[in-house]
Amino acid sequence: MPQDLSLNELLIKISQAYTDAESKVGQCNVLVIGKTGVGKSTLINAVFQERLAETGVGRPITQSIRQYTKQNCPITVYDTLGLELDEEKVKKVQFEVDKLIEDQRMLPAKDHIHVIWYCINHETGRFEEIEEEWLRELVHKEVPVILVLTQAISLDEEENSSEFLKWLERKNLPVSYLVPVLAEDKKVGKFNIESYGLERLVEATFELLPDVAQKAFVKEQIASIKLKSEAAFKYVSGYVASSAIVGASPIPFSDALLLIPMQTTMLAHITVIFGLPFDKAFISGVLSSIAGVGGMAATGRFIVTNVLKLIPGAGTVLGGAISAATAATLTMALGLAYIELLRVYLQAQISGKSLSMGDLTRLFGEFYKDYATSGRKTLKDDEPVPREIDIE
Ligand SMILES: Nc1nc2c(ncn2[C@@H]2O[C@H](COP(=O)(O)OP(=O)(O)OP(=O)(O)O)[C@@H](O)[C@H]2O)c(=O)[nH]1
Ligand SMILES: [Mg+2]
Repeated sequence: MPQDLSLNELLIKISQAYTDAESKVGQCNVLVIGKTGVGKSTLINAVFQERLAETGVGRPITQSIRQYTKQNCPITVYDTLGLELDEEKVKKVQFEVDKLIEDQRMLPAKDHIHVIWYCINHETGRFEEIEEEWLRELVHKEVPVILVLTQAISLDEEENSSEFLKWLERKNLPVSYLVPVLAEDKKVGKFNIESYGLERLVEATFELLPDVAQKAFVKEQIASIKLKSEAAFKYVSGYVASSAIVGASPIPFSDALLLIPMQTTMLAHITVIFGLPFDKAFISGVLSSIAGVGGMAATGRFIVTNVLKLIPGAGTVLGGAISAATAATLTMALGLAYIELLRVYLQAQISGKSLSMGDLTRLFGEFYKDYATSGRKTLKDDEPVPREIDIE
């Protein structure tokens, strides 16, 4: 019979799984090009956590390219500085950018430049020949390019477009996407124009990234919670489907503890995908909430017994055996409920609300109950505001 684990031992296991998951997120490298003042730094800071471009260590790697990294952060941003449209200078920057792309390509795939955001200012409505030439030459570098139209405050609302954007579209530039954005809210007279477009930029970028860069990007970007939950969902369904429990013969109930290593790994991975730190108090709150007992009194066996109770059919065979399907349902429900919880948590954080530990654990219990009893295998639709929920 597998050994029971105390809550503390469980937390240690999750923490180890977290470190392990973190070491597997890969690396993503984004190169940002654009004239001085178009809003490159503002954009980088709006997309990535903790103001990478301001607080990150900007290391000049050539005269015109600065590399931003942060400790324990799998994103590197290369920012081109002070690009003016003086032909001499552009040629120089171009040369340095080409060299950077080629040098990085000599290294393993995780060090390649994975995507380029070529930024132009939408409001000036200017896109010069020299920029067009450069874009057309970049094709040969085989790095996907997104043309980002920054500070785009004057789009036609209905069409979600503008003359300038349409004109650019007609040029058939060799770019994968054209994305207008306003990275930060902007005051125009007495009006405040809300930022927009970052989510689209992030989702478009994700599509273009090679595998080695996707996880790192999803984790560090903060513009799309949807992307985080989708990536976590994909992970959970893949993980459950490929696990040994599927198709396995029924396991004695007393062996249900065998599920624990699997579930701890899963919760750790989801936490990493969401880019959240491992927080002992948070996770133990979550675990105790489903165990139905507070704090350190919870044990692995107690938690498993309690989470099984909600699954139709599982509770009746206490002492008997649980089927592989039940084990899969249980694991899936835990994973999906946890994704749902982190989604609500981040949404609250972004809108400046704070949820107490009590709120969070209550919500988690409710989400789990929903998934376990319904056997639902997909995420619920976006519900930005958590409903008022009572749990007995
Ligand atoms: N409100 C608002 N201001 C922006 C936005 N993007 C850029 N700005 C403003 O435009 C100015 C230049 O933006 P930066 O992000 O520093 O431009 P940059 O491209 O990094 O410029 P260099 O580093 O000189 O090449 C700053 O004063 C920003 O506040 C935006 O999305 N919203
Ligand atoms: Mg800058």
